[in-house]
Amino acid sequence: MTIRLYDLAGAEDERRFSPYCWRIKMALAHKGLEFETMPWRFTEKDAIAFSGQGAVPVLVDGPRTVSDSWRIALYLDEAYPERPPLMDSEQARGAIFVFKQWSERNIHPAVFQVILLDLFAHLHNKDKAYFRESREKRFGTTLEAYGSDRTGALAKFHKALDPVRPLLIEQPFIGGRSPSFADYILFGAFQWARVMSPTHLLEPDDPVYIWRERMLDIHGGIARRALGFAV
Ligand SMILES: N[C@@H](CCC(=O)N[C@@H](CS)C(=O)NCC(=O)O)C(=O)O
Repeated sequence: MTIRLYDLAGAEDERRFSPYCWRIKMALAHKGLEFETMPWRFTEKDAIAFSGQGAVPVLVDGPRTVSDSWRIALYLDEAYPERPPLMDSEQARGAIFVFKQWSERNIHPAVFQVILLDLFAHLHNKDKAYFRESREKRFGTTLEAYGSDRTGALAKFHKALDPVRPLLIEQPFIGGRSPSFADYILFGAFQWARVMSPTHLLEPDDPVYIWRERMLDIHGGIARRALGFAV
């Protein structure tokens, strides 16, 4: 039975922007697993109520339902050990978990601040009021105020990427000669931006730009083919 993934969509069904869902689509492609995606909006909580929580990604693999991108990645390695691993050892898993925490605390907030107003513009109408209310409560200010300093946010984002650059000069992927789940974690944030915002985040001579080009092309170019803006 084909794996099914509930995947956050914007105004159009094909505008798939969740950084966490992108991690999993890349992970499924990495493992060579067939999957179908179901477009899902923030306000369609009923559609994923069977998973016992209210966020995507939600993966359904036959009788198994798994939510949370980290738990899904662990599940895929455990359920499909004969396919290329996302994390090839206990040691790698520990380091990638720390990398995930670092990305979510440093990269995600910076990207979000850069793309917020474009992201809001490309949400489905049915999600706009929910998104505004929930995020304004979270940030303690209006979306417009939070997203106003794009230049400052972009500078913060560039600085936040500093720890990754020396590694990507030495090797093509964070995982080494081939990508690991760490690559998909960081790349998810870039797809989030590319799908929702025309803002150019990186200069072509940046090692992170060169890495992102590789990531856009791997696995048959599933990420580059996705609806979004030119990078
Ligand atoms: N820790 C979760 C985070 C998932 C998450 O926050 N997903 C967002 C979409 S990017 C969501 O579904 N949010 C629901 C909401 O805001 O109501 C994971 O790694 O999967």
